[in-house]
Amino acid sequence: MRVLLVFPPSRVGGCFRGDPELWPPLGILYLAAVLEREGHTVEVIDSTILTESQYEARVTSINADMVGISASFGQIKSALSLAEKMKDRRIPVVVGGPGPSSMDPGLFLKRCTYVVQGEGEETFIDIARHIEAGEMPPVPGSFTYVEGRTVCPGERPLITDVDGVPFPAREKLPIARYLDHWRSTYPKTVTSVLSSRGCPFHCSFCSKTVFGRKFRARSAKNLTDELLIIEEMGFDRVWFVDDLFVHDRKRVREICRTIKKERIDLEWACQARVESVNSELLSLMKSSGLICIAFGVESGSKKIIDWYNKGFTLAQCRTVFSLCHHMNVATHAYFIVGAPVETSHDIELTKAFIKEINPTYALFSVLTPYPGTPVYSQYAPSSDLDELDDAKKSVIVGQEHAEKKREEMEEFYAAFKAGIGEKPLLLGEI
Ligand code: B12
Ligand code: SF4
Repeated sequence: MRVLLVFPPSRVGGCFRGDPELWPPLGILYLAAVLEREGHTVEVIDSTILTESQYEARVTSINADMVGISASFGQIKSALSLAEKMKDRRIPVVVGGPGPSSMDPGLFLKRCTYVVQGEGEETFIDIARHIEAGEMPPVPGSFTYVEGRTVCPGERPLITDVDGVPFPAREKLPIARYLDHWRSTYPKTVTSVLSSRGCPFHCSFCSKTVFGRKFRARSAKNLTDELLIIEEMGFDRVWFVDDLFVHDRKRVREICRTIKKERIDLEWACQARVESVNSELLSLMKSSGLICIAFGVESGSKKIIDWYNKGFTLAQCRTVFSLCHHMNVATHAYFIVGAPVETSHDIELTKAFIKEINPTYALFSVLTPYPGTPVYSQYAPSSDLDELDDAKKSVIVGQEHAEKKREEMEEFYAAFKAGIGEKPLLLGEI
């Protein structure tokens, strides 16, 4: 079958070359790889690297037996509008990704044949097999309409053998255009890689609807084989987009040793929890190419850290930032303002804490209740597409901050960022 996979435009960045940093749509590249392994012919439309008119031209001339659309939150409307066009042409449409995985499937089913929730690889090839055979039965891991009723025959179990998943089909993208963009913007070229899936922690703002809570990691050998291909493609650096790169320290040590043994000439950055690294591990990571490590600190108030269910202490944050400073590893700290119980005193504590730990880079966000997260179920069950599609609007909708109302929050956030001095991390520039 001819399968077309689309990464549609987003209203919150990551499309039409609008962002300084361009990340490949890894989700559809994984799907492309498993579909090709099954013998299908796959084409990809990636709005990240196209102009708006190029994207429109590509979707107007679609010629496929089946279309798969990927959607995160800013892409819901553009995904639905594309699905509508395909429905008019009677092409079966499957939608998946972080958006549909967290939302009511009914929002999509009027225009899509299947809505896939969670990891897409196995469910999508299952659906493709049925569509090729001219059937559209209910398939585990997805929702479909049967006689006007929404049917889901059960969840798809998480993939256990993640080494068995083929590498994302990066060759489906115009890699030279990605590299040109990075070269014309920064001294270094960077791309993203997924080395593990899942995270067992329970932070209240974080979504687990795609990869779940069970940590499943690729082996050092499998990962470094992909890194060698990326180096060959001409990239200088890699961003590991795993929820939790440093979870199994033994695996991280093996990865670092294999990178050194294979003489892989790539620098890299990753995310970790503050309590997960120690000096021995950090030293090994640095010697194998680590240039920056990101930690979700969130707040300088223990009360707020506990409200987010982070499960660490401020002392652990202090220790890890001081360790990174000593070892000359750049740090990136994420902070969130806007917890409903947060007071001016908590904000002052956060400001002082930022000064104390002195991260190299810092990113501030306003607490946003994304569907599929504990804060969403508690504070903002909304099926309003405008709210969901525009991350900035979905700040604790209709709720009051301990001292500030919703309307004051954006203003306060801007002043907070200006006062503290946001230091955005640009991975091509470190
Ligand atoms: C890199 C990244 C970005 C990049 C996007 C780059 C890109 N081209 O993808 C940038 C910085 C632009 C970004 C922005 C945002 N992001 Co982001 N991002 C990530 C991150 C760290 C990695 C994404 C990735 O490559 N994953 C690896 C691929 C393989 O996973 P995947 O895309 O989910 O694909 C799998 C399934 O979803 C499914 N699938 C995907 N597409 C399709 C299509 C079909 C047809 C099918 C059947 C299945 C399917 O199968 C895939 C393989 O199993 C994830 C965290 C994570 N670990 O995934 C957060 C994450 C996806 N982002 C998130 C959020 C909230 C956002 C923003 C809304 C933030 C904001 N306030 O602006 C925006 C939305 C942008 C948008 N596109 O609309 C959340 C989504 C929350 C949720 N409920 O699911 C995540 C999960 C982080 C989190 N844990 O909270 N993001
Ligand atoms: S914020 Fe990080 S540690 Fe917490 S649940 Fe999400 S991925 Fe896991």
